[in-house]
Amino acid sequence: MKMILAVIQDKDSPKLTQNLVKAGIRATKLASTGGFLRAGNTTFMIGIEDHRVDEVLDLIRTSCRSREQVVSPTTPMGAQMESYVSYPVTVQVGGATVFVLDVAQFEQF
Ligand code: 2BA
Repeated sequence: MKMILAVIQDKDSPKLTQNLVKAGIRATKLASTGGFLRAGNTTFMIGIEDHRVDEVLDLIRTSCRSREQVVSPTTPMGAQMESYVSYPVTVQVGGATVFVLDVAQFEQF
């Protein structure tokens, strides 16, 4: 068995949820926050049999798309910490960041 952890954008979460349910695949959704943008995203925990891993990856691939996001980080300028300037930066936020982990044991009571 594998555990798939998929960090996706909130906007794609309803579509992925719907597609997983349609395929009879169980999942848990966690509200998460990206370390860089400090914006909300969604992390799916999906426990799945080894032979269905590719099926899940395909569902994630087709349910999530990448988007550009403009961020305005506040950068300290000079020695005086009070003077700040914003440089808007465009980042490509991925369709999904996916980790596939081996599950040592799985129990349901
Ligand atoms: P964030 O950390 O908020 O990152 C959002 C996007 O900002 C990233 O998209 C990437 O394009 C950019 N970015 C992140 N760190 C950067 C840096 N140090 N310098 C320049 N640009 C940077 P994605 O790579 O598609 O990541 C989307 C979200 O997936 C991330 O949100 C984070 O929540 C998660 N993620 C990505 N890589 C991860 C990893 N290795 N471990 C855990 N979570 C990860």
